[in-house]
Formats: sequence, C-alpha cells, structure tokens
Amino acid sequence: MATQEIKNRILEFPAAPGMDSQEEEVAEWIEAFDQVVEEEGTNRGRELLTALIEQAHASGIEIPIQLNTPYINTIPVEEEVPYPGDRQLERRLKSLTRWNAMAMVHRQNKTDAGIGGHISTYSSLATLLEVGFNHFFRARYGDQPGDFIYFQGHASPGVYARAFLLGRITEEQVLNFRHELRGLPALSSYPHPWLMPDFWRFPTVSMGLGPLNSIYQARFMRYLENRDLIPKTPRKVWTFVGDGETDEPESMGSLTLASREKLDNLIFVINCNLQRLDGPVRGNGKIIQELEAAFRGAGWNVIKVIWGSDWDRLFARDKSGLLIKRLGEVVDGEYQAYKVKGGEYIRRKFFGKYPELLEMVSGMSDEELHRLTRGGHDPQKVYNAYKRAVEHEGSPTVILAHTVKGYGLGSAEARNATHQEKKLADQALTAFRSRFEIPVPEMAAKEGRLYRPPDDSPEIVYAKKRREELGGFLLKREVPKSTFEAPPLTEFADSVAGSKGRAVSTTMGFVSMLRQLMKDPKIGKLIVPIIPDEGRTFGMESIIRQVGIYASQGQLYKPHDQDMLLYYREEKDGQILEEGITEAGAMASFTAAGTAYANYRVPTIPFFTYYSMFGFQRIGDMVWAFADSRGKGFMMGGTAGRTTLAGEGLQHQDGHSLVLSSTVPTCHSYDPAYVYEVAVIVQDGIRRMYQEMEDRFYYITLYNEDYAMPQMPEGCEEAILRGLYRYKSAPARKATLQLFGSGPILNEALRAQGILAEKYGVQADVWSATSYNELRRDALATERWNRLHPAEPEKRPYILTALDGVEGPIVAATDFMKVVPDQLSPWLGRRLVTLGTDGFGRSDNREYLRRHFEVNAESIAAAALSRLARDGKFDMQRVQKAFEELGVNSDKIDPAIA
Ligand SMILES: Cc1ncc(C[n+]2csc(CCOP(=O)(O)OP(=O)(O)O)c2C)c(N)n1
Ligand SMILES: [Mg+2]
Repeated sequence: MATQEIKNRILEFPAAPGMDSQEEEVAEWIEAFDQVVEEEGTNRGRELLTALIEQAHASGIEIPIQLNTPYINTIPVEEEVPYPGDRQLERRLKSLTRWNAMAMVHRQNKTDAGIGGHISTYSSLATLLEVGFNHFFRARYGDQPGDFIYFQGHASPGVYARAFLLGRITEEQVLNFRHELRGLPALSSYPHPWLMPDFWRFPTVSMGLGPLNSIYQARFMRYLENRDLIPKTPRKVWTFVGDGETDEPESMGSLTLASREKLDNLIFVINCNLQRLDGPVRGNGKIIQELEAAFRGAGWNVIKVIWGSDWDRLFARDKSGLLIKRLGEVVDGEYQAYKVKGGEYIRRKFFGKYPELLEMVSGMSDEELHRLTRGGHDPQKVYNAYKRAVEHEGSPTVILAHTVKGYGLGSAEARNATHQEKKLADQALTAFRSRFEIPVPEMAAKEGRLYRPPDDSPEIVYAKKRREELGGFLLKREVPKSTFEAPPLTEFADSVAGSKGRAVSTTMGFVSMLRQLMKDPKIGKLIVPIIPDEGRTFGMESIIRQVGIYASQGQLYKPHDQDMLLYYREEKDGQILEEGITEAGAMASFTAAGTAYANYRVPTIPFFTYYSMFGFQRIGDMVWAFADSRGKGFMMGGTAGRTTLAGEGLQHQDGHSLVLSSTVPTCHSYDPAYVYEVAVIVQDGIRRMYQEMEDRFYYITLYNEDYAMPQMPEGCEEAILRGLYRYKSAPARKATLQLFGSGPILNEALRAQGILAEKYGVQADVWSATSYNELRRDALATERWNRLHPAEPEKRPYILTALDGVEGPIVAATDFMKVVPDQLSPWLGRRLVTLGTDGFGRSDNREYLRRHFEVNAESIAAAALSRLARDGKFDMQRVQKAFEELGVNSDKIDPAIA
C-alpha cells in the first residue's frame, strides 16, 4: 500500500513532453523494484535506491531531501511482537493510577481552591509510562543504579498515584499534595529533588531543561564509562517531553550532539497530544511530521507511534493507499477537533472526503469511529516501539507518540482549555468512574476519594512483581555515605606562597591549582574540567596537554600542532569536557557531573570555567535547576569585572553576575583578589561539599589582570571564607577610614590608601571583601535569630564583630554593581559609601574604564575625602582642590546611565 502511495505521488507530476502517459513507465519501474525486493529482500532494495540516488547526484540531478515517511506507524504490524504482559491487569493498574492522579488534584482543588495541579498531561501519558514501568524501566543494574527517567514535570500526579498504589508513598502524602508547609509528609507540585530528596532525581518542569540535560546526562554516562569510573551497563536515559515543549530552543538545540556521540543509551518519548497550554501545538501543520524531519535530519532513529491496533484492519483494506493519503492531508487542528466532536463528525469530515473511504467504514458505528485509538494509548504499539528503541544501536532514538490530551476526562478531552483543568464536574467524575470501573461509591467519587486495592489483590501483586523483576522501585534517589577525604590546604602550597613578585592573574593561579588537583592520587580522577570553548582564554592549554580532551572516538586525525608541547590532545579517556560554544550544554554537563555523587555514586567534582558574562544571565534557569538537583561543584566566572576585562566592551564586561548568583540559595559566591584566597575557598569548598556532604556549590570570579600575588597572611583562612578580612592596616593602627576592595579593585583601594596618607594625611585600613553575599547571609541569619529570641542576649553578625573597634566611614569599591557591597547597608547604615560599575561597559583599557566607572584609586580617595568633609572630619575647601589634583570631574556624566 505504501508503494501505491509513492506511485500516486509520482503520478501527480505532468507527463513528460512527447509521452502519452507516465503511468506505464512508472508502473514498469515500480514493478521491477518490487520484484527485486520480493526476491532479494529489503536490504537489496535499499542498496539499489541508494545507488540510484548517488548516480542522480553525480549526474547533477537535484533530488529533494525526503525526511518524512507517511503518517503511519514506523513499525509495520507484521513486524510486531506480541505483548508480553497481562493486558487486563495492566489496564486495571493504569485505570487506578489515572483515577488516583485525577482524584488527588480534584480533591485538593475542592478543599483549597486555586492550589493547582494538572490532570490532562498525565492522562495523555498514562500508557506511555505504564508500559515503561511494567516492562522497561530498570531500577538497577547489578550494584549500579538503574535507568534514569526524566518525567514530564506536569505529569507528576500520575507518577505519585502509581507510587501510592505500590505503597512507595503513603495516603497521607497524597492527601498533602501541594501542601508542603503543614509539618506533615507531603508531595511537591513537580519533580524537585530539593523538596523530595529520596524520590526525585531530575527537576524537569521548566520546559526544555529536561531534554537538554538528559542528552548531556547520556553523554556523561559514556564519559564515566570510558574513563573507567563506572562499569559499562545497558542503562538508558529515558526523557519524556511534551510536544509543545519542543518549541523551547533548549529542547532541540543539542540533538546533533546526541547523534554525533552515538548515544544509543538515550531515548526520547515525545507525548504528541497535539496541544500545549493555550491551544494546538501546530494547528495548521503536523507536529509529528515536523519533529520526524528534525530528528531524522539530526541523525536520530525515529519511531512514530501514531495509530492503535484497531486501525490495522482499516489499513489492511486500504489497497489504493487512499487512507494513508487522507491521514497525511489532515492538519493537527482537525485531528484535535475529531476527538472533541465525535464519530459522526469524523465520518463526515475525515472519511467523507473520499467515497472509497466512506465505504470502508460503513460497517462501523459512530461510537467505534470515535474510539479508534491513537498509538500512544495502545500498549501493544508502545511496547513494540520501546523494544525497538532499547535494542537499537548506534544512535539515539525518539519515539513520537500520538496521544489525546485529557484522555478519559470526558468533556475536557482534547479541548483547548483542558491543560488548565483542575477539577471535573460531578457528571464527568461519575462518567470517569464508570468508564475506568473504579470501585468508589458515587458520592465519594465526587469528592475525589482515593482508591488503593489491598496488597494481595491480583493487580498489586502483579505490579510489584513486575517491579521486582526490574530491580525494585524506580523512584528512588539515594546518596551513599561519603568516604571522601578532601586534600588539605598544604596541597595548594604554591598558591598560598604567592607569586614571588611575578605578575600573574587569579585565572592563571586557578589553572595551576586545577593542574595540581588533577595530579592528586586520590581525587585527581574525579576532577571534571568543563569549558565552553574558552580554554585558551583562560590559559588552559597546559591542562589539555596534561589530561586530554574527552573524545568518545579518540583522535581520528593528527593535530597540526602535534609537534608542539601544548598540542590539542583528544583522547577516548580524556578528562576535559570541551563543549564547544554552548554555555547551556556546558551547564548541562556541569549538572550531570555535579549530581553524579548521587546518580552514579561517583563524587565527581566539576569545575565549569566560562566567560562570566555568558553565565548566570544566559543560563540562569539551568543554574536554578542545578541547585534544585542538589548539585555540587564550582562555577568559575573567568574574565570577570566590568573594568578588568579591557577592550571587549558592552556585551562582554560583566559587572552583575554576582548579583544574579546571590539569588540562588545554595550558591556561595566569592570575589577573590588573590590566588591564595581562591585556594582557601576551593579547598574548603571541596571539603564541605564532598567530605561533609553539604548540599551547596560555588560561584567564584576569576580575573585576567596580572599582578604580583602576595603570600597568604597568617591565620586569615576563616575570615576569607566568611567574606572579609583586614589585609593592610594603616601604620600604628591609627586609621580614621576603612577601604574595602574586592578582586583587582583591591589594588585600587591599596593605591588609594597610599594617596590618602601621602597627599592628604588621612590614614586608612584596607580590607579584602571576598564575599558580600556570605556576609549578608550571616547577618540575615543572625538578625532573624535575634528577632525570634527576644529574651536572649543579642548575637552579633560577623560583619559587626569583624569591624569591632574600627573607626571611620567605609568606602567599598568593587568591579561589580554597587548593589553588591550595598547588601551590607542594613548593618553599616550611613557609614557605607559604595563605588561600583553600574551601567553599560565600554571598550577601552583598564585605566580609562576605571576612571569612567569611578572605581580607580583616585575616585576611591576622592569619595573618602568627600565623605570625611561632609562628616566635618576634613576641610571642605581642601576637597575641592583634591578633586582637581585627583582628576575627578564633578560634572562628568553618571556612568550608570551613560
Ligand atoms: C520554561 C517554561 N515556560 C512555560 C511553562 C508553563 N507551562 C507549563 S505546561 C505548558 C504547556 C505544555 O505543553 P506540552 O509540552 O505540549 O505538554 P502537555 O501538557 O501537552 O503534555 C506550559 C507553557 C513552563 N513550565 N516552563
Ligand atoms: Mg502537548
């Protein structure tokens, strides 16, 4: 029948000039081809066609690229295997899961209006998940964790409902779905490892992050295998994606990585219910065909599961290919309307277009036509697709499953508004109850009473047995006890000792530290350096030489620079993940590596080093999900600072990533000035994250300005970690002014200290402010404690104890926005004067940039004198003159708006 369709298509072209008809000629060719296939098999047919196509290309004939197949199932019915499970019991389980999922959301919205939840997404997904749970999703491979499943976030009620049926979660939890703050066991709205750390692994509800993260997860799995950090297993990553979700660039942006890396451990299942939130995904087109072409073009194995088994009888009678032609003509908006409008409409509008088709269904009732199943709701079709996907080798697989949104929800089925549906009308509830045979009395059904059959009921016994055979409960996140020992600070002796007068940058200092860490016999292997094509920017060539870039196929060419010491080395067991120009991809790798301690029981320590401007503001949502995942590791924002990165200008100069990073609760942000500070933060970070198993991660700025790195002053480690320490006191501790500096601007503060003392007789202390964010968090926590314990003696935040006995105003200068030091305003009040780099960057050198943004030593000194004068501590006349001497122009445009 497919042949007939091809013939029809060819015949749509006009006959060639001078020819009576194309029909005869075409028929001859097709006959000959059919004969070859019949006698010598499909492979021979493929070879012949390929040879013909090549010949056509060689002759300069343009052939349109054909990435689509007809709008039917990829797997022909003749090639299907029978369903291995008990269809009846599985249907029963699915019905009960459907009921409990719906009842959970319905109930909660009846008792607490507006609490939300979703019922239509899971109802379209039920069969796709159920077949997986009963036959495919393994919970373990020997002593290795099992398959990873990225669920569609909005389908969580269904996942909970099934876990409830199997006794994995309690009724109390289900009754407290979305009631997390009542001191009772509860369920979070969506998959959140932060909120349910022993249940969920992957936060997926922000659309697009699941698909992207899962591709890199599958790749990271191979990385760990190729580096012998885990044994090779047939483990799979399954990713359930909404068809609307594929609109997100993140969903489709990295498809070619998966095929390039031959990730046959990756299976996408796209729930093509043809709808998103507001309406149809492609009302005027066909999302399944669009995705087929995109995925096939990207090198994926595509399996379409469009029609259920009840269509097979019709296809068998479709001798002319007309039914397939008709299926191909209809757009998604129509398919959606068919489900809403029912059998009579389908007969008239779909089959009625051609008398031959109308005749084909003349023996079927309207009810039967309406019930004709879509592939994603047919366990037989779904099973076969999954089986093929699991057995497929050499490329990732996508299953495009045609489903109905709100399946079984009566009048809500396939309607545009169904996504927002939280409760059903009484009549719809009782209809649901009858359709799925739920043994709950009618009155109780209307309230949304849950139903769980006894443990010894055949369906529960069956479900548990299936899970046992697949290694146990799937929804389990376990963190092994840590045996990790962090290296002591002495391992970073070189960094602590300073650069002995040599001018280096904190970036260079960090790279040496990383090199050192990777040599550590115990933890060296666990370090995962990740770079989005910025290795050379950060001077990481030496690391490339030392540990190699991970390349799953090794290095298939001789690099042109092989004779050089620092050549571009790629290795099958290379340690560096050089991601190419994709911060999002690199962040996805960071996420896989930063959660490996739980997901693979291997505590890999990722260092994601990137251009700081293209970090938080570009991939902030992924960072949020990383924190939710309880991710660990170091984000290293290279080339930080609005005035330190010279020349590059407005779109490169970062003066705000520290503001953005401060919003992530588990992110600890630091802005170090000297290499020893970086060393102290990294050493302690490794200890806290991997030895003490704290759920936290780090954002550390790195700069490219070279200057002499001093030796670490004795005993300042704790103060560095807390965020502030006095780096250089005024002589004889007689300071009447305090200067805070961070990053390279600390040097400007030191220069200002000299200017103020020498020219204006003002003595100042200089402090290194390594983290305003840590200081603020400590102060907030202390303040809260004081508020809640009014009868107890007040505690003092670290910022105030650090400043005990310290005189005068504070001028804080930073290469970031003023709001960064301003975080301390509640505790320092008018004492604090802030200088920062608010506004758009410019292309110029550091001297001009710092003058423009008023963070150079002269501006710091002027700001200090101005404040002292206003406080009556310095002669006002003298300040005017000082401004002139310092080159400070009072009428200059404000850089914040320039
Ligand atoms: C980044 C992001 N934007 C918007 C939303 C809000 N949202 C939740 S579900 C949804 C529609 C999902 O449609 P689809 O992917 O087709 O899933 P379905 O429910 O149809 O299975 C939207 C827009 C979100 N969760 N994440
Ligand atoms: Mg959808």
